[in-house]
Amino acid sequence: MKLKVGDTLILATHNSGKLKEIQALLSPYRLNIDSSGNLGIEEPEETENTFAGNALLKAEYTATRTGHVSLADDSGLAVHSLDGLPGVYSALWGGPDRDFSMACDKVNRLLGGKPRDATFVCVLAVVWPDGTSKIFKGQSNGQLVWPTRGESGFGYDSMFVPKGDTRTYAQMTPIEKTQTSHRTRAFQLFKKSLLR
Ligand code: ITT
Repeated sequence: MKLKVGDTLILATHNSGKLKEIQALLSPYRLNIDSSGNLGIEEPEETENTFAGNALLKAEYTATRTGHVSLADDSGLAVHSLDGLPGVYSALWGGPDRDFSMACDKVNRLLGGKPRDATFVCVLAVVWPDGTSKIFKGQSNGQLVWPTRGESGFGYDSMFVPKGDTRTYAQMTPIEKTQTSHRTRAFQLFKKSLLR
């Protein structure tokens, strides 16, 4: 089950922001990494209502089509005062053009004066071509600010200040974001379980 130097791992994602972060997190392990986006494998419809369900669906889809071990990341922003929304719908709130300034604006309008606690969630699913699978989850708690601040990162980064900091993720360098990110935390578990 362990992955070792030179093993092929296909990242089941079409999101370039995620892809960059995942490639950086995995670079020390010298795996042979490619992505479903790069291989021209279309995106499956995300029909599940949990992060784990959608992560499994995406990784299974890519493992079946490539015959290689595949890793999917299903993630999103769960806003406590909005009963966890946008949650698994985080990408959809960006609309067909994936416009996250619009999505951030929607979150801010719905929140109004309510408490601004939020959690970024990342669930990783690894699926082998024989159907075996493993799931890993990471979270980052923080506060939503308005107006948005910063230009780096992607998605909802410009409105999220992680606990213990005063800057949004979009005001940090990629390495600074990894200190507290939900994705880093999920990858720590992934690495412990599956990497030599
Ligand atoms: P793939 O399914 O192809 O990987 P996607 O963007 O559709 O790409 P998700 O369904 O998991 O991925 O949606 C996650 C959304 O949550 C993503 O589009 C971002 O808007 C947001 N998101 C996830 N992680 C984030 C992060 O680290 N910083 C900011 N926003 C994030």
